Amino acid sequence: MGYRVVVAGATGAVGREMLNILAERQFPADEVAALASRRSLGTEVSYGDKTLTTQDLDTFDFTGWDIALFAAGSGPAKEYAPKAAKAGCIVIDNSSLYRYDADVPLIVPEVNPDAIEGYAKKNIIANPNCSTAQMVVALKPLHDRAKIKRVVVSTYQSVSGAGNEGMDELWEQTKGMYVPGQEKDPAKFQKQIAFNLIPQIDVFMEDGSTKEEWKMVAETKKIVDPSIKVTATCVRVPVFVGHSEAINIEFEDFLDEDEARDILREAPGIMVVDKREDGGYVTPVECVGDFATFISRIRQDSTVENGLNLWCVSDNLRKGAALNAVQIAELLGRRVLKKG
Ligand code: A2P
Ligand code: 11C
Repeated sequence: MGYRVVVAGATGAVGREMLNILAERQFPADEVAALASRRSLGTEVSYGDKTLTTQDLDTFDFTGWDIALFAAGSGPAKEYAPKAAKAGCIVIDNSSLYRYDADVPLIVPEVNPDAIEGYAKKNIIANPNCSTAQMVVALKPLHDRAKIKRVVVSTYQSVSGAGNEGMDELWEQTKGMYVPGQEKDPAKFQKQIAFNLIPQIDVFMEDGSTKEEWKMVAETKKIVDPSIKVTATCVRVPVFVGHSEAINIEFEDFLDEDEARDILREAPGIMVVDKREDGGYVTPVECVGDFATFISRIRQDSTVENGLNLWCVSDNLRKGAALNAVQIAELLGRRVLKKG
């Protein structure tokens, strides 16, 4: 007997990927329910070679369902995740709402799988922010070898991080540049995104950082090690899918670039593509649809005592969201529910 699985936010950018990945990885589901808002009632979404008709999250009865993958944002997560959890359905939530709650584990299965044991306090597990997820997959094996003291990261984040509306805005605004009368003003983003970039993701915090930057700091500490100092600058770029990050790491101990490359080659979830020649690295369009976090440009930073630079690219809708959520569901299956 397999699982009864719910995907809430099934018409969204991440929800659709969750359905794709459940099917691709042959998650042992006997039944899958696709939920969205009442606006989308009856909309059809793909699940492998099947078509599911979306139901209304607001009236859905979670009784008897094992796992709910939520990708509907913080508002619906606040209202419906506790309702599902109370009905005995374990929620894996992709929003930021529960991530910093001490009673909710925040999990990247390659990094802190043992945290799954804490799920029962609220029956809710949090999925990290996309820019954090791909970074910690790379940091963890290096931290285990040479202990990371400080990370300086600059991100180049695709518009799909802002969901369907973000992708539509880049598409429409780009078209509008060429068709008189079809110009599109910024709506989802704060400034023009077509042929531009924007050094703001999410709202501003009191100290001048943005919430996206704050999330990378707080989540890295919760997932990997609270002693790691992180400073981030997060930038939205006119790329549809795939977040990129330039990561500078300062270690306690010396770590040679060749050894770092070997460690990353062996690390779970990572693919190293690092040739010191034209094009010998991965760009966002090449990572779309892939499960891996790609690491390129591994090199010593000789301006600090034990420094290393690297380039990290991943499909933000996959490792940054839907894939990580499905991996948590797999972990939950192996360690806790043990069905199938
Ligand atoms: P809907 O398509 O019916 O609005 P994205 O992040 O790509 O914008 O997708 C958000 C997802 O979350 C969509 O599936 C959207 O459904 C769903 N969603 C947003 N608000 C609600 C809500 N209040 N109740 C249920 N689903 C919601
Ligand atoms: C972005 N990282 O690229 C954001 C999207 O906290 O889950 C995910 C926000 C979050 O816009």
